[in-house]
Amino acid sequence: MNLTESLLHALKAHGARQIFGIPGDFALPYFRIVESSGILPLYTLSHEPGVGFAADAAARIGTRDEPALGVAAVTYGAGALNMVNAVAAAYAEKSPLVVLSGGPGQGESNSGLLLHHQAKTLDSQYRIFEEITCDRARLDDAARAPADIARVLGNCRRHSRPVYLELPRDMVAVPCAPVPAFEPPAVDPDALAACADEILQRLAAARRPALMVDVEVRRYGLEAQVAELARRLALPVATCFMGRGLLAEADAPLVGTYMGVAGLPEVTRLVEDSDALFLLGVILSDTNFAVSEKKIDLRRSIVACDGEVRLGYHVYPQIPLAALVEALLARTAPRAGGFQVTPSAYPHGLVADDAPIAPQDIATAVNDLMAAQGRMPIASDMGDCLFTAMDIAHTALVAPGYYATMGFGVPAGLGLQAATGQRPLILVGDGAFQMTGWELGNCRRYGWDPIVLLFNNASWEMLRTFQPESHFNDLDDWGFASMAAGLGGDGVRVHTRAELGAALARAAATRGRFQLIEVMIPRGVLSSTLQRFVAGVKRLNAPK
Ligand code: S1T
Ligand code: MG
Repeated sequence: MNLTESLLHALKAHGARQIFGIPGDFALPYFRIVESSGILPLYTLSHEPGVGFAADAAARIGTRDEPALGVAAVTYGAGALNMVNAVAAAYAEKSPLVVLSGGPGQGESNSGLLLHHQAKTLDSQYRIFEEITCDRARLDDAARAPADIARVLGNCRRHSRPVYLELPRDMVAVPCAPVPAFEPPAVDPDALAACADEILQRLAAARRPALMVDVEVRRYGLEAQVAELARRLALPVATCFMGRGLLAEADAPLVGTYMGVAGLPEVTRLVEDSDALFLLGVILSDTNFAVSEKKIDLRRSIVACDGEVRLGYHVYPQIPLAALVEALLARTAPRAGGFQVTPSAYPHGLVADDAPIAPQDIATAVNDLMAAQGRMPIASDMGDCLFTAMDIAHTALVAPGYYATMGFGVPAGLGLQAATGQRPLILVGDGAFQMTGWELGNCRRYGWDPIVLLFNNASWEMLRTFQPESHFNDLDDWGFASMAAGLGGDGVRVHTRAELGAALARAAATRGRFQLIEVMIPRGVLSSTLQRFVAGVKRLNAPK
């Protein structure tokens, strides 16, 4: 077995199910082995940001059912550095993404010449990826490679953060031993017991305990266990903005998504009035908590994330989330009669008339479709489309809700379909579509057929809501629907609610080709969630 095959078997053993990539001359040798070995299917896309976003989404949705890794394979320099933003997004949002980059071989590295694709030094790329990965290795020694790969992939799964592996092109076919299993550090059973007992005591003593969940609950495959724990402890559950879509397939006492002043009042009250808020796998970010009506006192909360548990003024280090949930379940019993809550209501029944379309109408149309035909996984870009997603009934969702990069939606939707085989719904604004929407041109090769709802307000509308006087937010009307046919799909432009409903029904009935529905939205017409979010941010940031 050669080094690349040993790496591919290890990737598969750690949960990788496919590779997304774009080759280059530094990467051709290992791409050839990827393709000829058939150990993992290879999907090439058109621009490295899309490669990173697709692989990230495959990782996120994959961990819903089993341990998963996303794999993004690129060439040295121009390829890998073109993907930095997507990897940074994966780092920020705790996605287990593996970056494979081809690299210069020993001989050319010592040639004394500046190599093509080289930035400052031959090590510059490695150092740049230090800032957006939790571990990395250059595989320039076949004897050391198996242990390096085991450690790096083990840390990718353990920390649920991206990692980086550089494959010098003169090493990829060198004979190499198989990669050993990586043994994560043992958990101290006494510390785990003390931590679980203290959490349960804290929750039992509270009058209004509540549970908030975020991405780590999915990244470690814990949704079913957390739903069971919430039922046993009679804990009403809210997701945070970033965690929207979690527990959608689990039987959880889920009330909705917490968004402070921008969210539903009943959910805001549940979270902010709780006297024992249990934050499970929650990223303590501004997008999750900046618009809190009442500042949440983290000293009275229980915060379990990033491999530790904080209660008040003390910390239990080295407590992996999976071990904690297991310990809590071991100390609780199923509750007779279960525990039910009143879930948030979502709009249904689109009025099919000639009225212009507002974002909420899109959510209503999607809710009608899913009520009739079953839930679809959703990939959303950043923009009002993501705020509109808060009005769509709970379903699996991948979105850059914290790092907030544009360009994620379309490639992430392709990653979802490659990883799950399910037909995804993609929500994307016109500005974001201008960035990576063209990846739809790769659907035909692979038989992908997402339904794309393009929110076209000919504007960077989110930015206009914060700075209405600036004209640079005005975008031109590109006529996206008319381009779909050339990309291998079907496109239609809709102006009224009746046209929207009919277009969505037609799209759902058409398989085998992507369906692009270009929804024309008058400038300044926002989702109610975004309106509340902007008003809340402005009010909270207004000079006192
Ligand atoms: N570039 C990238 C890669 N990501 C970003 N988030 C931004 C720039 C800044 C930015 C936003 S929201 C936004 C920009 C440019 C406009 C989005 O326009 P569009 O996709 O048409 O959606 P909508 O019209 O619904 O706003 C965030 C806040 O920083
Ligand atoms: Mg727009």
